[in-house]
Amino acid sequence: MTDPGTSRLPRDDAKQQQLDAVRIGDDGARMTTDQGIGVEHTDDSLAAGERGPTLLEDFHFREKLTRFDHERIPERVVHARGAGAYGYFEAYESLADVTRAHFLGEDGRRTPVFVRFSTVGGSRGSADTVRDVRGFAVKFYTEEGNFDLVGNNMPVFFIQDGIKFPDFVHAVKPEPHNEIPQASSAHNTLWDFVSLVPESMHMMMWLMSDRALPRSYRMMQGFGVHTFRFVDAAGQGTFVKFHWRPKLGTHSLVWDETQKIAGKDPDFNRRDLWESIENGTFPEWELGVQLVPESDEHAFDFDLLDATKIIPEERVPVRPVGRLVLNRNPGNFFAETEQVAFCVQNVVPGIDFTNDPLLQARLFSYLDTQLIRLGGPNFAQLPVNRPVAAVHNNSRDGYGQHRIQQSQTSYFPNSISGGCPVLSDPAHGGYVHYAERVDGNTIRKRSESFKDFYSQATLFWNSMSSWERRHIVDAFSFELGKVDYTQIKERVLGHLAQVDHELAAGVAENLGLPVPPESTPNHGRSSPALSQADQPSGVATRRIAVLAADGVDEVALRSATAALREQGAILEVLAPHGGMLATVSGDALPVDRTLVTMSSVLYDAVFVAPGERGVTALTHNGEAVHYVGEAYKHAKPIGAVGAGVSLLEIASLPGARVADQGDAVVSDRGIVTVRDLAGPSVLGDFGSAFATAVAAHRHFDRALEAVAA
Ligand code: HDD
Repeated sequence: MTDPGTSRLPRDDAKQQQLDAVRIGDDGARMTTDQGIGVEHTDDSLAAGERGPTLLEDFHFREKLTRFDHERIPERVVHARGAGAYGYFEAYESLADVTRAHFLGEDGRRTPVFVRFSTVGGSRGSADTVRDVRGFAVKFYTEEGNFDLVGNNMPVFFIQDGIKFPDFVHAVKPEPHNEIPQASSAHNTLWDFVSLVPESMHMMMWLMSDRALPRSYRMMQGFGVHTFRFVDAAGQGTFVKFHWRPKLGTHSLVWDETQKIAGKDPDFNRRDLWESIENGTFPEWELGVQLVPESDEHAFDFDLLDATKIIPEERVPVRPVGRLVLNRNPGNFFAETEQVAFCVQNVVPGIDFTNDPLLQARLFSYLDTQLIRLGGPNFAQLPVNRPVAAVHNNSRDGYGQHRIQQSQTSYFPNSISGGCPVLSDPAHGGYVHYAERVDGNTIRKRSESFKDFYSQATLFWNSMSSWERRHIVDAFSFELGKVDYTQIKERVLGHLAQVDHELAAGVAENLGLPVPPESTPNHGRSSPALSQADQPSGVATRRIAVLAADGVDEVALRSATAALREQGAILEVLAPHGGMLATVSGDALPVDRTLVTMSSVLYDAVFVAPGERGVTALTHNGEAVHYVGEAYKHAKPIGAVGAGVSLLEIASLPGARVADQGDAVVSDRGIVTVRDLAGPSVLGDFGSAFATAVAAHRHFDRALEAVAA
């Protein structure tokens, strides 16, 4: 591990250069007060006599406690828990045909970024792996000012109009009378709200799907959600939807696993992001855009301004336009990740808004929330928020002003300061709002074009593979199973029946409630791009637990796992004790972790190391036997060679075919085994078969229901 925050970026990154000016280390420094006065003693307060009262004049004591008393700022009202990192965005080509945005203007142009991922409902200290939407907020420090793309890992939202946001958030947050439950949507008030607000049904399908349980921030998509507008140099607009696609594919955990991880490692997703950057395996996404000419505004059977709708990718393909790479961890969580302030209204010339009523509300809310959260109007001067573009205007005062603006005038127009700062014309980065024609009566009414609440929920359901559907039914059943009011469950079942009758029937059966009558026939359309089955995947950065004990055959172990190592997997030897393992050849094998400290849920796959004596010890170790059973339950790849196969037999995995004899590699639904290691190439064959199983992520074609875990 390198020191946190160690620079990995080239020195020509304008944002990092700016930050370097305020980065401070304490190496070799002497302790002082905030006023720079040397502190020679910090363990005892100044008192009148050895057992006497503390004296008010002890300025160091008072300053130390005062600073401590004021350490906390309000957590974000939503998205309180998160993790962030720096990196860059690199454009693939010029998009000047549709937008005048400078950062998208040239092949290879790089823009520094800060990205923050988050859960939505939980408090700052809540677990990472709860069922929830994930925030995906990107601050581009462009030469024309900051552009904040404040998105989520799901392409739609719960509500259509931002005026409903406080209602929705109050419903999903812990209930107001007892502040229970933390970071969970499985409770009365959320489902009461959902049952009464059917526009939420499409998003609820996403929330009940595996998308709400990402394996890693590095393995989830991101979406700008709203329809935004690109504007070219001539002022011509084009509707645009933003998509982030992870290089490692979109992959999820399973529900039982997420609940266990929440206890075993509440920082699971944060840690994963941090470690992958520290290890130099930089997370990467591709930015894509769906473009719709203004002339096609009404060409769809939904409204482009409705944030509960997607534009199916089969209808409007996603055009790749650049890549995002995260390559530097923050050096100070509070200063950077906590104080970063994303504002949806931060756009650069060439990017504009639409009349989406959810977006319009956000244009107000983010600035407003930063004012209270960060204590005043100068939050954009905080190092992480500062644009790399020059800032000049006539705003001067307010809490926390860090700049010393020198001019005599702070108004426009002026003649005393030569009129400065003068206005920026478009040739000098001046932002010109898109000249949209607006005409209408003042009205409080949802547009009729927003009123189809179910078609796209059905589209989502139809696009799922059989195991994804099973998970959705299970999720609805779990969540509604936590609801105390039958009428709420029945109302939700009524909505589900409009999405798909089989879905409603499955959930009703699990809840022990009458199956609602079939109301709307399923339209039968699907969008294959929505499924997580058949995602691109790979072995790189996958974490493999290698179960071993004294008596391990480390030579065979190395050959069997060579392919995984070559492809960039992270292998950790787990054993009943720490330190070193005695191997069959008389050498010593270092143990990375003990079995009791690391559960199977913290790994992507399990490999049982060969060696008669070692495996015998493992078969008598309840932790090791449970490891294999639990990995099986969670559909994870499991590999074993030689004597290691007997641990799989002891764990009795229902329906799992394992090698009984000979040197043929058996690969059955992600369980890869070979008994006889005599043949020269058998370990190589095993290695590549196991790597293929690991690359597939999970194997849901197993008989999982009967397995206790
Ligand atoms: Fe929001 C934070 C994403 C609707 C009001 N939102 C916040 C963050 C993300 C999103 C990623 C965390 C930013 C960070 O890491 O600091 N929000 C979304 C998306 C939405 C959405 C994708 C729908 C398309 N949000 C939304 C609405 C409102 C808000 C409709 C209010 C009308 N959101 C906020 C907020 C937050 C916030 C209260 C809390 C902390 C913050 O802004 O900085 O203003």
